[in-house]
Amino acid sequence: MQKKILVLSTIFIMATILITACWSPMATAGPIKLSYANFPPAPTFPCVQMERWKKEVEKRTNGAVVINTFPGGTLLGAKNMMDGVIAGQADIGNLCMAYQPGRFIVTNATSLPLGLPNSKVASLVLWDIYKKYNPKAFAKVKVLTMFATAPANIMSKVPVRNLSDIKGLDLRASGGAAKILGAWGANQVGMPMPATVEALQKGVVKGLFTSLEVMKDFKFAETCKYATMTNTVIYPFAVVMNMDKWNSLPKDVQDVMEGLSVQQAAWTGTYMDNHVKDAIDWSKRTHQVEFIQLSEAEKVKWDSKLQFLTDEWIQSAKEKGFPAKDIVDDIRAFSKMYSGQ
Ligand code: DTR
Repeated sequence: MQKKILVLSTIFIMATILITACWSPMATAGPIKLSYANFPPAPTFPCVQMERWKKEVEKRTNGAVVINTFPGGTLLGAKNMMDGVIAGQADIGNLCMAYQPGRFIVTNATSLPLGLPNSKVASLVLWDIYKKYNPKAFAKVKVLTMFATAPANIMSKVPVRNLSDIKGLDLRASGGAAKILGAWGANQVGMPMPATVEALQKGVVKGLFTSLEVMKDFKFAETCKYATMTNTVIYPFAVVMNMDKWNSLPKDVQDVMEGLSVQQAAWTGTYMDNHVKDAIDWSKRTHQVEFIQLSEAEKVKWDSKLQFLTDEWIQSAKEKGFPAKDIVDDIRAFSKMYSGQ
């Protein structure tokens, strides 16, 4: 009898091992290899979050998935990221939605001047907006996560202390943020972040408008000795995967990636907020950058010049058939919720 039990249990164990080996995607012969394209240089925050996501996925799938990362536009650049991923030139890609304002209308609403206070809150709000409205702009890809920068400030070669200092100043921004510079009277020049390094060096622009971590990551503190604190708008990003590739992934791998979406948004936001603080300290210490605080009266003047932007966006998005007012109301409400107000 004992022998029979032993034989039966041995058969059972062997069968279990066999079934697991054949059916569990985590235990397929070789690892699943995925390429992940990114447009800015490796030390910048979009690439730091990419490396963290890669590590987490590889760890959580016990090595069943291997991600090969391509920073610095080596596989796809800033403006062809979405179409490159749709076409399968990369399996995964990270894009800054502000670089195509007319394409990502719903999610780009987060870069209206609505007072999103920091990167963590903005990233969580952005993800919720995406989930709630499920915009058609992403119908051809699987969205893995989203995140946002910290609010933008002006970095410049000349001091900007009031609205007359900014008048006619050549400053670089992208998407919705470029419109903001225009509203303040600057001569706004649009270009993606990687092109800005040369534009600043050659004097094509006198400064830029974005989140302050670039002072350190792109060494802009070497040329821009002034930063004017406006804390205005964030830039939203998305990480997308080719749909066929996504559909080809085993369910347990998909579960790992879906389980990471919100966590990755929060992780990136926290990293970004801390890194901005670090970049400010570094810029003061190493390059004696002056951080200019606008007086309260001056800030009111600056903010009041931006109010029309949200109304204008609501009008035009509504004409295109989007529930524009609801989207803006939700951004404000989610922001309050995540800010603990
Ligand atoms: N603010 C957007 C996005 C951005 C902010 N920091 C970085 C670093 C690397 C790439 C893009 C960004 C912009 O100004 O382009």
